[in-house]
Amino acid sequence: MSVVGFDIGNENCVIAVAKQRGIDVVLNDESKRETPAVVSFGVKQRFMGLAGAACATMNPKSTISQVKRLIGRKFKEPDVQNDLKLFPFESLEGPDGGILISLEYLGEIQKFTPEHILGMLFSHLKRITEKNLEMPISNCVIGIPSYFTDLQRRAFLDAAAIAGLKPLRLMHDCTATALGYGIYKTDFSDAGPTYVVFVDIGHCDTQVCIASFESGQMRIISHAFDKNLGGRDFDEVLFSYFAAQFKEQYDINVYSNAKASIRLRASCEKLKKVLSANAEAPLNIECLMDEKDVMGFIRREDFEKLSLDLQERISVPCRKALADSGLTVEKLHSVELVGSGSRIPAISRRLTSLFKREPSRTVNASECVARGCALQCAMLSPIFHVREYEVQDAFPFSIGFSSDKGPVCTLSNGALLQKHHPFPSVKIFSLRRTHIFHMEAYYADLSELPTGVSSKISSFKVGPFQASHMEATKVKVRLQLNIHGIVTVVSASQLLEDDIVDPHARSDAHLTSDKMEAESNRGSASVPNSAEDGNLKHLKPSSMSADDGMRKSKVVKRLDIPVSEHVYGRMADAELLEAQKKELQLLQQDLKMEHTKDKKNALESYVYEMRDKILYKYLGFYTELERERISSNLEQIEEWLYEDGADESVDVYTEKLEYLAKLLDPIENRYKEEEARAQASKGLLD
Ligand code: ATP
Ligand code: K
Ligand code: MG
Repeated sequence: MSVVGFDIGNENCVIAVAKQRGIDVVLNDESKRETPAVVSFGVKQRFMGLAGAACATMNPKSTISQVKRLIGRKFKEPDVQNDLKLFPFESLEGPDGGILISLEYLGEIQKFTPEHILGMLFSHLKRITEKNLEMPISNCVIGIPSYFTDLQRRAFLDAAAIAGLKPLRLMHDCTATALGYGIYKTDFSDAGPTYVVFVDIGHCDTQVCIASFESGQMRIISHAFDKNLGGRDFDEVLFSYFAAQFKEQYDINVYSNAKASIRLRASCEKLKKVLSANAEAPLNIECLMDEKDVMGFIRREDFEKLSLDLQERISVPCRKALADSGLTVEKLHSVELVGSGSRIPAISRRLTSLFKREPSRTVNASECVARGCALQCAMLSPIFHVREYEVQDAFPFSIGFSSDKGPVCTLSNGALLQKHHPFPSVKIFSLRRTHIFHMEAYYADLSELPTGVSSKISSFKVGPFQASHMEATKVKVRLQLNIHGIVTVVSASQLLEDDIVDPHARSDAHLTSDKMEAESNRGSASVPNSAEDGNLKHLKPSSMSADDGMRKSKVVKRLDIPVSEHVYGRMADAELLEAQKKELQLLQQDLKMEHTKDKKNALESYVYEMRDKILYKYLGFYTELERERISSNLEQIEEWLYEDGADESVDVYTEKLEYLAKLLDPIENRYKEEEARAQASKGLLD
């Protein structure tokens, strides 16, 4: 049983695990707390994390970053097209309108879905965690942006499944942060709820939420976001500034050169960080392009002027979240600023004037999402005892639901679930039908979504069920906004009464009215399903037939009706299996290459070690002939390792190592015998 939280950022991933004494952040192979969200395809193996990021300039066409931007999206969406223009790797439209990333690997052109690439990243993070915990892991909670569509959420689950992970919950980034902030906090006032704003500025996006804390529970009362505003946009401001300057000064056009663009962009990002702590900063890049070294310089003041628009844009989601919450700034307890993109001083100042108070940095800006997720995972896991704490989130979109007879709705805008509807939650309604029927879930307000997203979410087939040929059956449908924020029909059922014939059959007028029965069971995070689920339950066995005045008891049974679901644009089960299989192959290849590298390193160290031992330790234990033979072999192999033998198979390295060992064994043995003899005589003397 693992209790793990993952923050998959566009730039950095963070892994947190729950231990008995608290939440720990897992260090990666380079002993870092953050792992770059990069997957790179080398000649014979993949490199991920920091090793992947190191390949970005050398191997731009095969290095994929910011893949979270592409998950569960369509190639033709304008936002996607904008992102793809920035990325150096090749992409194309998939057969289902999705995105395919095309690159050369192991001598052939290979195409991967963004879900598969994210799966690779998950698999990498999973291995880091397993190494750290020294046990296999699968259960986890994963942070996602609150603006993720149904399809993006499902795509995240698929990516996790490719890596063999089992998410117990996908959790909105800000909700995870708020949970970590609130659960152990005791200094909230007793006079009503405490309201806190969380502002998370990441690499590509900005998310804002307002949470209300009361004893034993936390509710997200509003959230807003700018999907396209983050640290990377500030980098871009610097990039354009220097690109223009270098055009004039050095007559080079970095836009025309992919590698130069990548290098300048990376330098601008570093420069931006320097400007967070310094009033001015230089930018020097050797041999940027056309063999020209470039030198630049900028003052923080000028950077702030150049990025004025971006700063203003950060206020927009903040104002929106506040307006949607119905609160005034005076009602807020504090403003918590997180996400490393928020380290730009001008952003803090802007938020100070907006919220009329300085933002606090109570929580760890780069680790809070992963920590909150690990905490939620502990709450969902039976192996930890976490205090009872209810987490209620708010859904980002208005959802409509229709059956073959039109929309099932109660709200004025035609939606069944209004934006900001609490979740996890269940909605129950009944329909009267004579045969199998279909229902559709859709976005009721497309203005809440990016341009190009289809309104269709999923369709459900309900049936078959028992029905008499004349009378429609009342079918009870349980619709769930589940713990991941995914819309689904969890079950449908009919009530079967005993053979008693009711003389007052319902009038036909009722037959077509799709009536909403009740909303029930908001459900806390730890109880996604109510106990009502199940087959053929006996409900209260009591009723009276008023007609004949005779008391007859009758039994009412609940009978489950099969429901099948189709999600528009989601990868099919067969595709998922295929991706899982492919991932195992790719992993085998990586492991094989790692193993080869280990063997090669072992041979190399053996060569150095033996040269050393021949010189000192074993001096006097070999003949001149032996020495010559060994020395020339060591020399030969060393040279070979740098040239023809630089890229050989495991077997070849093993063979060479064994060959060398055979030459050295007799000498080593003589030395050991002598040692033993010396020990023995020493023992006699003692
Ligand atoms: P996202 O939330 O968009 O998926 P992420 O979680 O990976 O991305 P973070 O790690 O929170 O993003 O933030 C990364 C951004 O923060 C990058 O743009 C990076 O350049 C920026 N950043 C990091 N340190 C600083 C700093 N000292 N000053 C300014 N910006 C910084
Ligand atoms: K992050
Ligand atoms: Mg983030």
